[in-house]
This record gives sequence, structure tokens and C-alpha cells, in this order.
Amino acid sequence: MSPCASKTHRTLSVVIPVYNERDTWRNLMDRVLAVDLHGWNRQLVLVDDGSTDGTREQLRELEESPPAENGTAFKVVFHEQNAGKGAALRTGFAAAEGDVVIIQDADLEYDPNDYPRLLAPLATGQADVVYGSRFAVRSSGRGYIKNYLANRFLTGLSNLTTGATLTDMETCYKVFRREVIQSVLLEQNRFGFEPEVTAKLSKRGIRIHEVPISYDPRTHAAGKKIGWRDGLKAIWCILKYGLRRRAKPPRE
Ligand SMILES: Nc1nc2c(ncn2[C@@H]2O[C@H](COP(=O)(O)OP(=O)(O)O)[C@@H](O)[C@H]2O)c(=O)[nH]1
Ligand SMILES: [Mg+2]
Repeated sequence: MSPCASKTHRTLSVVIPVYNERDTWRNLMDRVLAVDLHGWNRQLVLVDDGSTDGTREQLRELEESPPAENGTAFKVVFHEQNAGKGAALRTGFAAAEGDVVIIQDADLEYDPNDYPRLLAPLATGQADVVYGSRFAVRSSGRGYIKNYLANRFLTGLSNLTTGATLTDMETCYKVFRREVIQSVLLEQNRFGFEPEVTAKLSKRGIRIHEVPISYDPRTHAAGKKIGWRDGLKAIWCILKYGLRRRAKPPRE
């Protein structure tokens, strides 16, 4: 079913955290603008996370003269200092105004052509939250074997603590009804965001719907920044948020 089958002219907010991505963010933005969303309007929310490689200045120019794209609104927000992907996302979610919010990294690892397939379960009311899984189909790229194994391990550990049955908890493509993501109190500033949001949604009894997506992994030389320290932090966050009990209602 096409994403607009049940309702047209809804808006998708694409939240893009950007940190030192001068070689990719513009190309990424063009790809986001080129996707056929079958009637959805678009809002792009770009959050510069204190870039020091020239990206910040480029984004200032975009803020002053955004491209005139039909049905697309632009918001550019700047962090004074680098604060991390999680912090950039919190800023982006607060600025989002669409019906649905998707997270889009500013590199070219994920393909915006997957948006219609990610939006479909939300458009039909089947789901409030959708994750794009890189590992649900074998044809998708896997990147470094160490990253692949770390992702599988972290997803398995996360499932054990939340009761979910995800195949890719660490995926960038997380899509939410805006009210849902704006109602989650988030505190992790860096990559701890992924296990934190997954655990907090699961604890609320929100089922996360997964759809397969494609993945074109980049190398460290091409700018990939995530490392083993982020993996250790993810384990800590899975245990911290996953093992935390649901808040009990106060006693009479
Ligand atoms: N690594 C990193 N990425 C950040 C930060 N703030 C925002 N981002 C953005 O968050 C996204 C994810 O980062 P990335 O390095 O691509 O992660 P990776 O591809 O998994 O290594 C990218 O769009 C970054 O530009 C930060 O402090 N560190
Ligand atoms: Mg990336």
C-alpha cells in the first residue's frame, strides 16, 4: 500500500544531525529532496553539532537561502559546541513539526529511497514506531565485520532486557509519530541514544515495527566515527535503561 493511501498531505520531518560532514551533507540533502514521498510534505531539520571543518559555515548559507523546493520547509539549528548525536537529535526533535519524524545521518550510508517503505506502517496506522533493519535481508551491506558482530550482540542484549525481537537496534533509520518521540524524556548525549530510546519505548509497551532497508557502509577513512568505546557505552545504556523497572503508579 502506498504511504499516502489513508491520508494525504501529511508532513515528514527529517531530522539530520550534522557534525563535520562537509563532504557529504549536501549530497545527502539532495537525495532526501529527490525521494518521491507519494504526497507527503517534507520538513528538513538540520542540526549542526558544533562542526569545525567548514560544515557550519555551509549550513549558515543554507539557512540564509534555502532551496525553493515544492512543499519542503527548512530549519537549521546550531549548537555552540559539539555535544554528540543524542544531543543533536534532542534539539532536532524539539524543532520538528511534522506528523512523523525520521532520523537521517548526514553521511551516505543509508538510502532515503527507503522512506516510503518505512512510512507505510505509520500511514496505515499499523505502527507508531518503525525501525529500518540492515540485517533483516542478506543483500544489504554489512560493513566492518567487527561492527556487524557488535551490532548483533548489542541488539541481542537489548532484546533480552526489553523483551523486543529486533534485528537491528542500532540502526539510524528510526521513524516515530511526532507526539511519541516528543513525549520520551531522553538524556544520552552521544550514541547511548539508540539503546536509551529503544528501552524507553519498549517499557511503555510500544511495539517497534521493523522493515528491511539497504545499507552502504563507509570506512573510517571516509569519515566513520563510531568506535569500540561507543560499543562499551551502549552495553552500559542497555543495562541501565533495559533493567530499570517500569515506573509504578503512586500508592493511594
Ligand atoms: N560521531 C559523531 N557524530 C555526530 C556527532 N554529532 C552529530 N553527529 C552526526 O550523527 C550521525 C552519526 O554519526 P556517524 O559518525 O555517521 O556514525 P557512524 O556512521 O555509525 O560511525 C552523523 O550524521 C554525524 O554527523 C558527534 O558528536 N559525533
Ligand atoms: Mg553513519
